[in-house]
Amino acid sequence: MFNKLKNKLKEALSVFSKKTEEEAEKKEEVVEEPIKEEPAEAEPKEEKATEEETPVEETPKEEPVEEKPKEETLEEPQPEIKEEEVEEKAPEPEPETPTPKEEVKETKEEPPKEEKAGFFKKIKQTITTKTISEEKFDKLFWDLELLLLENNVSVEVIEKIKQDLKLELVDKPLPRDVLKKIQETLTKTLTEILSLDPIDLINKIKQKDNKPFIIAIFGINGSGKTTTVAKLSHLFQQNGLKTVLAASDTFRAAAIQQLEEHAQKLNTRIIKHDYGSDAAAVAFDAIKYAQKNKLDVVLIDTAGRLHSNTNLMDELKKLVRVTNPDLKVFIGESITGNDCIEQAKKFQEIINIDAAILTKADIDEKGGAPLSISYTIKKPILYLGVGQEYSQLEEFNAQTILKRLGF
Ligand SMILES: Nc1nc2c(ncn2[C@@H]2O[C@H](COP(=O)(O)OP(=O)(O)O)[C@@H](O)[C@H]2O)c(=O)[nH]1
Ligand SMILES: [Mg+2]
Repeated sequence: MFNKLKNKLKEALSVFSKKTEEEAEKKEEVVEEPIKEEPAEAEPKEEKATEEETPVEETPKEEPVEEKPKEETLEEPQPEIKEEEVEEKAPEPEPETPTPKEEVKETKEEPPKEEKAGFFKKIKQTITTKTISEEKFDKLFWDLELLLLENNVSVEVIEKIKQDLKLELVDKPLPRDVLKKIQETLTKTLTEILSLDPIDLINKIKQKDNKPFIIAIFGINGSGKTTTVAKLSHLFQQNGLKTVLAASDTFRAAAIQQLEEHAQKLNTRIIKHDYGSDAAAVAFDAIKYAQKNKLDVVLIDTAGRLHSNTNLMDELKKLVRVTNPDLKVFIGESITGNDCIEQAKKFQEIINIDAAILTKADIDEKGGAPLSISYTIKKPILYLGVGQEYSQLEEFNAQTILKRLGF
């Protein structure tokens, strides 16, 4: 599951981080730090008395700075003054003008002069930082972008990943371990994307006062609705909940029979009407039956609708109006990637779904749909269908997905 994306992503991230390091621009900065010399007799006045000392405006810091990490020592470079100039006449420092590099090189290797100069001496050091510009970042990200697109990751999610990485990398001193930084940022972004409003379904059902809890299942033909209805019933029954299945796919000849077979195997109830009858009426009857028999959950299986078919979509709207489900679930095939996300958007527009279940994740090597659907429709994924057995319904968990992707 998701192996292709995992391997390609690993490779691409490594290349991306290497190139980022290679293409980053070096920036050299000279910083001058006052260093406390000896903790001996403090005679701060001596400093001023020394002619050769570069005039400085800042007051020396109190604490010892010998061990300061480089980043922290980044300060305004002090104006550099050549010794000869100083001897002629102490010039006015010009704080706005940074020292030209050549000059820095001349003076930076000099040992701190005048041992006796005073309580503080100054150390000049050149600090090299590397930064990557936005333009270069965009260029380098392109390969990663293509890879994500090829693996069904939605444009919205790619954009989010890009912006988050940009915030961490562009125009900032690059960290020592760029790859680690990229991986950490990506992990954070994906965790955020995958953890959107999780629903603890079993608890939610148990906590509902006036039973039954009504779940309506939507999605196009062949996406796995009927199978998922059966899997959900199995899961609920294992958790001590009583179910009834509503055969509201009255559209296809074999649909009612298929659900009946599941009901038999699962030893649960089914409410059915004839082929071609009103889907909403079947669901309504199932709810009445559940109320009368004190059942916990009604699972409404619906006919696969081409999301472009307005009439059929109107029927689904009617079913929603009549049954007022507690949860409207979109079923999409993980392997169909962006198609599945487009369908979800459409169902979202028309019946405002509450959550998604992605089926056939077991045969999805890309994994882009599970990564993208929540962020795109702003609704959580409840489960992944990971096979044809009843038990092959996996609770959706961000950490499990990240692990599968190699994070
Ligand atoms: N590998 C795999 N196959 C699945 C999964 N869910 C459903 N299927 C298969 O997909 C096909 C269509 O499923 P079905 O439930 O009839 O889809 P419906 O038309 O939406 O009701 C069937 O052959 C199922 O066995 C899954 O999670 N993994
Ligand atoms: Mg079906």
